[in-house]
Amino acid sequence: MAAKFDTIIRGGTVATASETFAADVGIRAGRIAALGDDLGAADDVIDARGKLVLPGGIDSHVHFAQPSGPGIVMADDFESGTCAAAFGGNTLVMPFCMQERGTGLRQSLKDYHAKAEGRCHIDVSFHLVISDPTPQVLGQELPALVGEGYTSFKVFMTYADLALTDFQMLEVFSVARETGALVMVHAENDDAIRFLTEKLERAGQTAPKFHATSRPIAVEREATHRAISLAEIADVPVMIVHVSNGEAMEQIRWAQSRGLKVFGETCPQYLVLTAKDLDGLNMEGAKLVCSPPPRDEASQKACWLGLETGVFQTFSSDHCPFRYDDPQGKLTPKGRTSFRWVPNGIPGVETRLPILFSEGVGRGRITLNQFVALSSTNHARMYGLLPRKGAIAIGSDADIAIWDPEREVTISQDLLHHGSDYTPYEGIAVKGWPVTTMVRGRVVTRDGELVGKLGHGEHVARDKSPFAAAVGVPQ
Ligand code: DUC
Ligand code: ZN
Ligand code: ZN
Repeated sequence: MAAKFDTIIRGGTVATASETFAADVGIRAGRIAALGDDLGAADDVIDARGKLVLPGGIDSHVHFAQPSGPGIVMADDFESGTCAAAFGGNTLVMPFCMQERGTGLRQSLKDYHAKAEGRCHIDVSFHLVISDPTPQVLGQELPALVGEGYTSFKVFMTYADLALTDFQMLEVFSVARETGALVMVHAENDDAIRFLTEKLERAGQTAPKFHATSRPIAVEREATHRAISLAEIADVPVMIVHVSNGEAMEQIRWAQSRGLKVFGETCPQYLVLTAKDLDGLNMEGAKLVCSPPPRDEASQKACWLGLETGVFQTFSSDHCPFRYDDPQGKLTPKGRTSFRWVPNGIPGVETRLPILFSEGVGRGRITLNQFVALSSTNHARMYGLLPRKGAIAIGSDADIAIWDPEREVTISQDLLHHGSDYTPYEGIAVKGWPVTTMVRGRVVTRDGELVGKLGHGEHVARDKSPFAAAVGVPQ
């Protein structure tokens, strides 16, 4: 007689990135131990009849507890951020460990681990942000940290104190090549943004809606092309994050058609918001200020096309939350009235998947299996977590989201668990909602209740990116 399971998820429809089938899921010691019918006894049986049983969402682009400038406080720490993520059907998030200039990477990581330790409801795995590529960082810290499982890092082409020169980008890229790490790029042309911002301010055009005017599509298209060219020169794979429009998407598609290992990510704000949504809101337009900014309907269509056709591998939230009605939030510091001072970023970790499910699967733009790939499996593959994460397969961690595909919800701030005091997606009606989230066999959220124990979430070290490892120098 087979050993009893800790939990059986019974009667649901399992979907993976490639298949959909009816099966019960037997879980033992935090892992998936069996898939099939009549699995026998378990301590806990979860009735999933009429429900979808999916790999838990992996959101590979979130910001929690990140220093954001004098007097500004991010609205989510690891506790509230991972709680909101769990309610949104996620079982693992990938936050950034932001290196501040003058601080070493090890010290930065120590600080972020201290913020996360014992405070996570779901699993986390850090990316690094390289803002100060000193010889010590490039020659010692970064290679050592890749070896310890921090196998992806982000570089910025804009923002004072973050932007790297092309030379520095090439230096970081070549460390990625040597170590098999994957570089993520925030692609916007810093000089062009500064030029346009000064011009707008001189003309008195300082309301939040001019944030979008200061970062037009050409700013992103040019930087995307440049990042791709630098990656080609360094012969290294690269992930262009938060792609907002068709022209940037076309650069990625062009690179892919030439056989380059160039990958892309887009986010909910580029599918359901436009720059017009900032208009007419006056200062409340600050609620939608993020970079790159939302664009227009043609850009939304292009981003859908990128998801449907595989130009984009990952769909992430870029959750970067601030409060609006708060002296430490969107409108600080007081007296600085230009859009230039509005902290960039919007919340979205809890709404990412219902929006993609409803607008994507519900409207026939993507299949259920594409949804699983874009929301979970591809993130695991890109960032070296597969097959432990992002899969419903024997031996994988039992990281599972159970969805009610029929549940109709109108997104509203009242329903959400993040630390922001608003959602940019207020009033959007969706069909399909995650009802249970389980991390390594333990239920974290069930029927709208948080039932998990704070601290169950752990940091997960990773293998090298399979794409990056393929071109990297063998160790
Ligand atoms: N870039 C991000 O990646 N996230 C939020 C804001 C930004 O500019
Ligand atoms: Zn970015
Ligand atoms: Zn981001």
